[in-house]
Parts: sequence; C-alpha cells; structure tokens
Amino acid sequence: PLSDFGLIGLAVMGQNLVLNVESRGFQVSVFNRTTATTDEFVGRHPGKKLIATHTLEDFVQSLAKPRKIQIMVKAGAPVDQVIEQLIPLLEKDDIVIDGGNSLYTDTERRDAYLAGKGLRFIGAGVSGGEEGARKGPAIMPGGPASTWEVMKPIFESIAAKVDGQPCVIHIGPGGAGHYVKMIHNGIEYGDMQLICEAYNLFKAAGFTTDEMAAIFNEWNEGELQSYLIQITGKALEQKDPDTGKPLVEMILDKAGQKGTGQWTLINAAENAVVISTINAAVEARVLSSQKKQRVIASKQLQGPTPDLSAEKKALVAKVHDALYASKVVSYTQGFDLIKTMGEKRNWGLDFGGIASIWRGGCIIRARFLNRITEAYRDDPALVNLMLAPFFNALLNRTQQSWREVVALAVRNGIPVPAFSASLAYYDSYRAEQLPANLLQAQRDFFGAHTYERVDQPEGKFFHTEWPEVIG
Ligand code: NBP
Repeated sequence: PLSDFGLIGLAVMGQNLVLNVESRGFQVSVFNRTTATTDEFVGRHPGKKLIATHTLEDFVQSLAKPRKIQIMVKAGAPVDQVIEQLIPLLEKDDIVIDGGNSLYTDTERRDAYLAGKGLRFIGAGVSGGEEGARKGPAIMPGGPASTWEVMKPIFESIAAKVDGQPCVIHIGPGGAGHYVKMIHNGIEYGDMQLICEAYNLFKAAGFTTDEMAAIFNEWNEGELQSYLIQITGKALEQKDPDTGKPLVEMILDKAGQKGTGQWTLINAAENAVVISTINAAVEARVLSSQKKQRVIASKQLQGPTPDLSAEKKALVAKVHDALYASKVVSYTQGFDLIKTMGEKRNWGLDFGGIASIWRGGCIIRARFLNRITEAYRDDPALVNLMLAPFFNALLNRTQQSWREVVALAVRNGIPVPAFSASLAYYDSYRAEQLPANLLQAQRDFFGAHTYERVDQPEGKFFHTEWPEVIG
C-alpha cells in the first residue's frame, strides 16, 4: 500500500519523528540524501511500517495523495534545495511541511512560492529535541487553515499530550508557526540563563554541587516545576567517570548558540518591543564564549571578593523568588513580542492556546504555563502579563527577595544579567515617572525634536530656544 506520510532528512530529529508517526499506526516512507543512512535506519527497525526509498522519485511515488511530505533537513539553503527537487515530482494540492527551525521570513517566502505552483505548504516549529520527537513534541504549525485540517489527525496523534490535550494547535497562516517557535527558543534562552545565574549564586555562597542538585530537585516539586529545572538537578548530580568530580565542573564555561535567540532579538528591535531578559541571556552566551579575554581581564579588572556565606541559609528561598519573578518578566516580554507581531501581521493568534501547547513535549514545558493560559482566557485583551491577577500578586510577593538577590550579587561582583535586566524592566514598567522628561529636553536641545508638557494635552508639541553651547 501507499504510505500515509513521507519524511525527508533522517538525522536525529527526522528519525525520531518517523518512529513517532509510525508508532501511531501510519505507514511512513523515508528518504535521506545520503542513502546509506536510510538503509541503516530502516534496517535497524525491522517489522515497522517503514518504506526506504533511494530516489526522490520513488519516495514521491510511494505516497498516497494528497501527499504529505515533511522535510527535516538542516535549516536554510538545504530546505530550498529539497523543495526545488520536489516541485517537479509533486501534483496539485500535495502538502510539503518544513519541520526544521526555519526563519519565519523564509517560511513566508516558501509559502508564497509553493502556493504559486498549486502546492500546499506548512511551516511547523517542532520542539522537544530527540526525545520529544520520538515520544511527542510540541508542534507549532503555520499555514492555511484548510491545510492544517488535512494534517491535523497526524499532528495531533504524534504531539505530546497534557491533560489529554495534544500539544499542537494551528498557530496561524504563513510564517506564524515558525515565528512562535522562534520566540519559544528565545524564551528557552532566558529560562536557561536564569537557572545558570541561580547556580552561580549558590556556588559563590559555598553550596556543594550535590547540595545544589538537591535544591533544584526540590524546586521541581513546586511552582517552578519544569523540564529545565528537572534536567538541571539531574545534570548537577552527574559525576565525571574519569575524575569522580561533578561533571558540570569539568565542562568548559563557553556556551554555543545556533541563532534563534539572535533572530528573536532582531525581531524585537524591529518591533520596538523590550525583551531584555532574552537579550541578557543571548549576550551572556556571547560573553561566555570570549573565555580567553575573560581570563586576561580577570587578572586586571578589580571587583569585590565575593562573600555570601552569611546569606547562605536564606539564599535558597530568595533565589527561588528571584528566578520565578524574572521568569514571569521573560514570558511577559516574549508574549508582548508575539502579540505585537501577531497584530501587525493579522495572524489571529491565540495566546492562551500557545502557552497551553508549550506545557508538553517542548524544552520550556512547565507547570506555570497553565497560569498564562488562564490569564489570556480570563482577559484575551490583556496588555501585559504582569498585570494579570495571578502574576501581579506573585510579583508583589516576590519583588523584595528579588531585589535583595540582585543587590547581593551586585555587591559581590557576581554577574546576574538576566535577573537584573528583568528587575529593571519590572521597575521601569511600574514607574509612573521615568527620567525621560530630561531625555526629551536633551533631544529638543540638540535636535529641536520637541516635547509634550505635563500641563498641556497629549499630542501638543513644544520647542524651546535653548541657550547656545560653545566648544
Ligand atoms: P541537522 O540540522 O543536523 O540536518 C541534517 C540533515 O539534513 C541530514 O539528513 C542531512 O542529510 C540533511 N541535509 C543537509 Br545537512 N543538507 C542537505 C541538502 N542540501 N539536501 C538534502 N538534505 C540535506 O538535523 P537535525 O538536528 O535532526 O535537525 C533537523 C531540523 O530540526 C533543523 O532545522 C533543526 O534546527 C531542527 N530542530 C532540531 C532539534 C534538535 O534537538 N536537534 C530540535 C528542534 C528542531 P545527509 O545525511 O545526507 O547529510
């Protein structure tokens, strides 16, 4: 019989997705540029409903119509190359799905291009890494609603399930799915950095790695319950087989990145949306990668000798609050960006739905996402997540500890870029008065940019003839 689904690109993600789809009762045809990989993969799974193909022609011919073909190759030019090779082999209404981490503007371009050829296209963000792909990822598909309806049974059956709900919804048209996946990755950067800052403070306060593992394991039982907290506890427990030391202490402090965090920053800048927590997280990775410079600077640039020993006992609860509050700020900013772009592009996004599909399968899955869903269900027009009753109360409850943690870190010369950027956002957002009055004076001074007055209606602009400055 002909296959229900086809997948091109049998690397980590592709192989695991194929096994997932097959396990839900579908027959899957597979193709990989390097055909030995195809044979090796299918050979490793005897008895499964997998069809190995060695040419794209055979691959396409092995699929039931309308064909459903998911591309799972390296993002960028390889996706275009595969699409070009497929086009002459496909027929009207066949569906091509790009499940890689494609830039949403590439997805918009491909969507329009394929539509012009009578083909249907879905750009779907897939999160969850290897394990998610195999057992159930969160899927963020973008494209025409009518195409989503065709793909829905397969996507819903392979997605992660939380409270019986599949972690997939139709995000919106065109690039909306890949866009939301990009923001998901930005938020993931923020979550990871916040956890690392907590770890760094605990380390400076003299906690052993095992003690820290116990803290994160305990946090994972409470409000902060999340996949990233869970794996942090497990990672801290891991011992290096060669030295017997905690493995994390043997890992070089140089972080890599693949670009989705930077894409998020660029998009935020284009839309004038503040995402300072994610920004701090991306920049923290950049500075971490400059290890050689940091080693030199550590011998020249002075700071205090950290001494957090007196704070050790109280620190755990305070850092917990600082982490939670900062995380709320990070999601507030992420959703602000999603909302801004969604409105600009008329994507008709369901913010509560987006938070709810992130509860399972994906890297940022967390208990507290339920609260975001509730906030948007209660008030779909919510302007800023921090003002939703639950988060408002949470921030009021945690802000004192949060400040104490940031102050302690600053006094001890311990960098907490994401904690402090989040707090600065909180304090700026809640400030009735900011010093931008002086800023407007400066702008009017040197550039005659004009200003509004506190005693005059909004939208009325004034200019002052400032004194001339010489020299
Ligand atoms: P990679 O991103 O490492 O891509 C490897 C695959 O791309 C191989 O099948 C390779 O074929 C194929 N490929 C390349 Br490279 N250039 C090609 C070309 N010009 N034509 C045809 N095939 C080509 O694989 P991955 O890590 O499984 O990720 C796949 C996608 O999923 C990426 O977009 C990634 O960003 C995204 N993603 C990954 C993860 C993760 O945890 N790894 C999570 C979420 C999303 P070959 O075998 O012949 O070299």
